[in-house]
Amino acid sequence: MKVTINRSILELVEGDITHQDTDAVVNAANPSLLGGGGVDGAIHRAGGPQILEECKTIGGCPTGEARMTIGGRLKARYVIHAVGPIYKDGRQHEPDLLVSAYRSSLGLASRHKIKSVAFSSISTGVYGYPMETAAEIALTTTRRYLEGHPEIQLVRFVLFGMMAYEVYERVLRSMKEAGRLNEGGSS
Ligand code: AR6
Repeated sequence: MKVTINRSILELVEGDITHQDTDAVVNAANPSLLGGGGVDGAIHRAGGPQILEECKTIGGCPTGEARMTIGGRLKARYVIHAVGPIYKDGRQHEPDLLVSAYRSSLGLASRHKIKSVAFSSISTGVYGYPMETAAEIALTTTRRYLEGHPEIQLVRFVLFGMMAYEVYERVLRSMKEAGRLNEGGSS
């Protein structure tokens, strides 16, 4: 599914983040930035040791923020390492921290003149964030950002498996039906 927001495209695909040809891919990292399982493990395996070497020089990243490294052997030139919250009960500032992880990632992309970004679904694996609520936050935060930042031409959400894809699609469709997209066109 693809929608236009202001002058940018927001699209959803089912697939693997490590195969994306966008300028940057966004990793679901942890505060150490020293690797882990899930998306993080897949990105470091596919991108090779140069990514970890650069991560070591950064010295970690607080929850709700993001840091950037080279993409190593990935097609993407850069990796944006975003640290989402661990979900407990939704009352430990998890929503604000997840918004902030997305905003920080998009802000980094703008500052570095990155025109296309592929996101994984931050916090919805090991960190346990319920997929539907996380999708609402991810898509709403991105929509708001793109309305004011046409310099990012493409934001792609890469969902792992059809179940995740269908949740994101349902949320995006309902945003569209509620007239909350303010878009120029769609397909
Ligand atoms: N491409 C796209 N999405 C994927 C891929 C992939 N190759 N692999 C998994 N997903 P997770 P988190 C989906 O656990 O919840 C790491 O150990 C997955 O199905 O990767 O933010 C870090 O080091 C899920 O929907 O990230 C941290 O310690 C989503 O990506 C911790 O996990 C995110 O799952 C971060 O946990």
